[in-house]
Amino acid sequence: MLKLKLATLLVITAALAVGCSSAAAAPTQGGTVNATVTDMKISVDRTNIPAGEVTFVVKNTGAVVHELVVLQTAAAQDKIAMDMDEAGKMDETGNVGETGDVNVGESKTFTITLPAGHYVLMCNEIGHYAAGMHMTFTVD
Ligand SMILES: [Cu+2]
Repeated sequence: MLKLKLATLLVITAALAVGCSSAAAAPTQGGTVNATVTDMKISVDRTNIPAGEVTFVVKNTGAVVHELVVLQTAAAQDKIAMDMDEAGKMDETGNVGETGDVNVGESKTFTITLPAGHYVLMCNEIGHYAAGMHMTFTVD
C-alpha cells in the first residue's frame, strides 16, 4: 500500500514537472532591436525589451567603421572604465555580445539571450566611446 502511494506521488510529481517545463518553454520573450551606428551616435528603435532572445540588427550609416557592443554592467552608461591596455578603448568587462566591425553602409545581426538587468550599448572603436557612442539599455 505504501509502495502504491509512493508510485502515485511520483507520477503526480512527474506530471507537475512536465507542466512546469512546458510553461517555461512557452513563448520566449525578447525581440528585435534595430540599431543605427553613425558618427558619433548610437540610435535604437527601443531602449528596453523583455528578457529572452534578443536580436540586434545594426546598420552603419556613418562614414567610418563602427560596431555595437552589449555590456551587462552595473556601471552607468557614461561611467564605463577605460581599457588600460589599449588607448582610446573601453574595458569590455560584461560583454555579452557584439557585432564586431561593421563597415560603412553595411549591417550586421547577432542574437543573444539576455536576462533582466541593466546594460550599456557602446561602440568601442578607438575614441568612439569618448565621442559619445554609448547609451543605457534595459532588459525587463
Ligand atoms: Cu563608432
